[in-house]
Order: sequence, then C-alpha cells, then structure tokens
Amino acid sequence: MNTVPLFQTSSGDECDEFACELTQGLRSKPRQVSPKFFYDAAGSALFDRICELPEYYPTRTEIGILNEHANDIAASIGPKAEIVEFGAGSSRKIRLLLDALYRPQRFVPIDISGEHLHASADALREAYPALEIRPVVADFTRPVALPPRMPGHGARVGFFPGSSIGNFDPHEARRFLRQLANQLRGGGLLIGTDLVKDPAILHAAYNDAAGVTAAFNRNLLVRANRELGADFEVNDFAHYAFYNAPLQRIEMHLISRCDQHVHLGDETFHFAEGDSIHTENSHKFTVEGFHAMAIEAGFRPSASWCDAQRWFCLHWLEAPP
Ligand code: AVI
Repeated sequence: MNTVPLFQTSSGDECDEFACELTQGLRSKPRQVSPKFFYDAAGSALFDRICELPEYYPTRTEIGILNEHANDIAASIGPKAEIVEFGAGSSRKIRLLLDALYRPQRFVPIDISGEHLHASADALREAYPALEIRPVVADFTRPVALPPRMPGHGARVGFFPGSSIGNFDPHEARRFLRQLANQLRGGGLLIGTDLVKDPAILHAAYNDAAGVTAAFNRNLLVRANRELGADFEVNDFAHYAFYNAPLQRIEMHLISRCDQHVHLGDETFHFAEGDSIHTENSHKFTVEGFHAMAIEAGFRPSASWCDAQRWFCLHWLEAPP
C-alpha cells in the first residue's frame, strides 16, 4: 500500500506533495515554491535558532507583549476557554497564555507534523495536568474538524502567534481568516502581526550576521536533494532577502550563482547566473490595514497590544456569534 499522499502536476504526473509542488514551481516563471516546505526537522531546528537571533526581533517582542499584557489578554478571552493553536508553535508562548488564563479547559494544537505535535503535547500534559490536551494532526490551512464543544466550557479561542499570517499571500490570508471566523464562532482569535517599520531593521532580521536565515533558506534545496533525489549544488545558490516596500513584504529568494543545470525526477532545469527561486514572502502590516482585513473576514477587532516601538502587535479579534 502506498502511504505517501499522491498529488498531480499540471501535466498530470503523480507525485508526493513536495515533489509535485517543487516541480511545478521550477517549471513556472518566475520560479517559486511554498515556504511550508522549509519545515522538515532540520528546517524547524534552524527556525528555532532564528527566533533566538539578536537581529530577529519578532519572537522576543511578541513574548514581551504577552508578558506585559497578560491580564488584559486573559480578561478579553474570559474564563474556562478552549484554546486552538494553529501550528504547534513555541511552547513558551502557549505557556505564557495558559498561565495568564483563568482555568482554561482544553488545548487543541493543530499541526501537520504528528511527531513534533505529540512531543509538545506530552510535555504540556505534564506541566498542566488539569488541562485536557487534544492534538489534531492536520493541515490547519484547510478546514479542520475540531473536537465537539463541551458543556461548561468557555469561549473557543484561536491562537495564531508569530506573524505566520504574513507568510500567506493577501488573498490566502483573507480566505484563511474567513475560515477561522467560521470555526471560532462565538469566541475569538488572538493573532500576532509583524508591523511595517524602518526597512533597515527588517533587512537585518532576514540577513543575520551568523547566516542562520541563509542556511534556513538553502535547507529547502538540501531537503529536495535528500527526499526527492534532486542534485542542487546547494552552495551555488545564494540567500537573497530584501524588503519590497510597495508590497510591504520581505521576499526571500535563492539566486543561482552561475550558469547550471539541476535534475529533479526526469526533468532538467536550467538556471542562468542570477536566476531566482522565490521561496518566501513575509508580509508586514499596519494595525489599521490588518483590522480592515480582519473585518472583511467577519471578525470584530476589539483590542490590539503593541510594543512601545510599534514593531509587533497582538490582536484580539471577536468571531461572529
Ligand atoms: C514563520 N514566519 C513568521 C517567519 C517570518 O518571519 O516570516 C519565517 C522566517 N523566514 C525567515 N526568517 C523567519
């Protein structure tokens, strides 16, 4: 029995999701691939290191906001809440939130990687014995069946920190928020957004001196070589990240350092020197712009907590009844 999910390229070939999307992405012009493929075990470990870098301010800034406004956030959410986290994120952030809440009843982390999800769920079970923990292995960007609500539970509240919403294209972000507004009816969403700021600060955050973000970006090629038998010369691709001001986003690319050919499956891809594979967008928001998007999706923004420099903001969005 084949346990690898099969997808089809536009030309009808069957392949696993990464093979399929990478093949299609390399055929397209401009060449692109979804940032969701960054997160194999090595990529997730590199991302954890990024979060500790001095230049990468979002993680520590969001943690600072959670710490400083814990009481107000808890008051907005209310007692006995059921928290649904989209993506098994940093255990530090969820612990801060759980510690602030009054008798949270249930925690439902949703993540595509079962191994990571179950390991962090086990650690939380030990720390919060009174909390029901119900991990769901699923792609949270698609509608997910949540465990039925229990009598006596408070609001069902989504938690989506880290400004991961910025990695969606704007139309996908709107679609995702609409889906959440529906799933969280009667409750709300606590969501983090990275804000528009001096491009020099953004540039440094995605071009760290230690080269961890470069390794994170190139790991996509390492993964393609290992999992798909591709033959990318990883060092012949340069990490390139810049702030695209009109589109309010950091773009990450891998740039071919020379004229070269890469084989993937039975296809050969030619790269001229300077050709790019666009690997990630990280959109930055204004508070007003994000509120407008949330309203369009059906939410009612009711509070926003930013740091003193207004680099990052956590929003409490009420879902429709
Ligand atoms: C996960 N996401 C919010 C990160 C970001 O900042 O867009 C991913 C990342 N890419 C490079 N550095 C961090």
